[in-house]
Amino acid sequence: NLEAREWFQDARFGLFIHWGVYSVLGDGEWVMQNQGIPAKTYEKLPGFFNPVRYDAAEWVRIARAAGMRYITITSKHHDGFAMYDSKASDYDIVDRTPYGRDVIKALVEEARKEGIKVFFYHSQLDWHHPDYYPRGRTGRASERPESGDFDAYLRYMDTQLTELLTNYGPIGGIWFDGQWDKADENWQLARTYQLIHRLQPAALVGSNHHQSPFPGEDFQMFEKDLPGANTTGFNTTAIGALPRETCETINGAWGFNLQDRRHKSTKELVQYLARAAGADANFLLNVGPMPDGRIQPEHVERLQQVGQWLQVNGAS
Ligand code: FUL
Repeated sequence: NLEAREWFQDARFGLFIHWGVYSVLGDGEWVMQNQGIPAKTYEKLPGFFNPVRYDAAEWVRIARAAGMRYITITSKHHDGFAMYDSKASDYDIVDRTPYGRDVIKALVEEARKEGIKVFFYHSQLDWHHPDYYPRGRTGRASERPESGDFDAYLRYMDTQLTELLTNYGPIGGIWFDGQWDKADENWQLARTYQLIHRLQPAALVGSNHHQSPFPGEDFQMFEKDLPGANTTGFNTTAIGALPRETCETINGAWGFNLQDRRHKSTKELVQYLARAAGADANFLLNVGPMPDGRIQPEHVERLQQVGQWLQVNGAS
C-alpha cells in the first residue's frame, strides 16, 4: 500500500520494545538459547511475570515526547511466548502469567489515542513450538522432540498473524524476524505476506536480515547499521527501492539486561538519528522494559533528552 509506505518513509523515528517473559531473568531475549534452557524449564518463567507497574499510557507518552511516531513491540520473540491473548495455544500472557492481561492490547489502545502507529515484531523462528522442526541454525536447546510437522507450525503462525491483524484494529505492520533461521524455501512467504495484505492492505511487511527481498515486503531494515554500512555482518543486501529503517539499542541489549550499563549518551543517539535521516532511513530505537513493567530509568531519561533536543532544534 503506497500511502502507508509514504507515511513510513516520513515517520523518521520509532520506539522499539523488546518485552517478554525473558525480562524476568535480566539476561536478554536470547537467554533461552544462550543458557541452553530446555522448553519445559523455560515454561516456568511466565509464572514469574507480573508487571504490576506497566502503564501503557506512560510508554506512549515517553515515545511521543521523544518525537517518535510509531512503536514496534514484540508480539512473540524467538522464545515462542505470545505477549497477547492468543487462542492458537495457551502459551500466552493471558493464560500463563499471574498478570493475566493482554499488554499489547493496552498499548495499541493508548497509542491509537495519540496517533502513534503500532507494529508487531513477530518471530518466525520459535524455540518452543513442538512443530518447529527441523530446528534450524539455533537448534541447540536440549530436551526437545526430534520430530515435528512444520506445516502445522506454519498454520499456527498464520493463525497468530490473523489474530494480530483482526483483534487490534488497524496496525502499522508486521516486523518479521527469524526468517534467517531457515532457507527461504522452508517458509511459505508468499502465503504469509498475502494473508497479511489481504487482512490489512495498509499494514506494512518487513523481514529483518532477509537477504533477498521478497515480493510483498514493504520496507527494508538494517539492524545496527545505516543502509549500505555493513559493520555487523548482518546487512549484506544491497539497498533497494523500498523505504528503510535502521534499529539500534540504547545499551547493548534488546531485551532487559540487568548488568548492561553501556548506555549510549543522548548526544550519540541524536547523532545516530541524524545520520539515519541523512541515509533516508527511519531510526527504530530500542528499550527492553523491566519485568515490573517499567522502562529502565536510564533509558527514559535519554528518550526525554532526545525529545528535548529535537524540540529546541525545531526538528519535531
Ligand atoms: C535479531 C534478533 O535475533 C534479536 O533478538 C533482536 O530481536 C534483533 C532486533 O533482531 O535478529
